Amino acid sequence: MSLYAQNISADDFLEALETAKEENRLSGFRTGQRVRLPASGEVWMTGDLHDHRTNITKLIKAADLANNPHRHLVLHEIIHGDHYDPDGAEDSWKSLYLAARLKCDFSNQVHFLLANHDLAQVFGDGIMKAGQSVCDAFHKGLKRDFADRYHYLEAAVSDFLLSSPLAIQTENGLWFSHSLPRNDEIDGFDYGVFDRELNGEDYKRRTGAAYQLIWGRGVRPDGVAKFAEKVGAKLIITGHQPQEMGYHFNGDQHLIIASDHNQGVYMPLKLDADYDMEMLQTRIRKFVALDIQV
Ligand SMILES: [Mn+2]
Repeated sequence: MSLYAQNISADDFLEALETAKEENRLSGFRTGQRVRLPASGEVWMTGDLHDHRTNITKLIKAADLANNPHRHLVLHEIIHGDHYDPDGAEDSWKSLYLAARLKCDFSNQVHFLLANHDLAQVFGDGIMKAGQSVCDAFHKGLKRDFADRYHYLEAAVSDFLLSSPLAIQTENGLWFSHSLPRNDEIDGFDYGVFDRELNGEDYKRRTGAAYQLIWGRGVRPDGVAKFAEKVGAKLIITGHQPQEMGYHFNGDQHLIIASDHNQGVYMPLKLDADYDMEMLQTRIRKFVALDIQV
């Protein structure tokens, strides 16, 4: 059965977004912008999802959170995919709804990470794809599907996206965030951002700490080492930089993964294992290898 429900009403969507937002904010694992996972159980890390409905469906079915109460699932960069209509409207809000519902049902097990596409959508910052603004396309999709209620949904989507933490950290030395600051921003980065509420300055282009973290590209292994030391992490997994083969080792402390295409991957990890990069490599799983009906 498809996880993508038909005929989702504006009220259903609003309620899912509001509840998921509250769960994000009130999470017992969260302090400031950081979620600290418990020292036992599992966490499944993913890369950018971008409304890839086959992979999202496989992930949710394989994770089977209901029957695995000590399993955590990390989701990020869910919106802005390839489901366009001829008028240029795209409806990745459907994956966002599914993710929000999952958070409502498994609030202690589902964790989001703020991503740059989220910020772009919230602040109307144009990200262009094939000459079209993906933010306008998302907006058009809401307008097409929710007519006169779309304003409310747009506001609720923004509130929900902004309620996501910046980072997830584990007792066994893992750090997950959407991306990392650029190499030349690592030294001046405001590491205090993880321990407080965000303000308008944090989202500012180039200078904001949240902006630098989730928009940053091209950090080098020496920058990764500095960042890891500052935040008390051993190994870092992020998405954000597209990976044709699904993953890339950026030195011996940073793994970049992608979940938004046929070669995309996810990583089932133990919260009590002492990982090094070589061991992490053995935890990479391809979605194509998952024999699950979607
Ligand atoms: Mn990104």
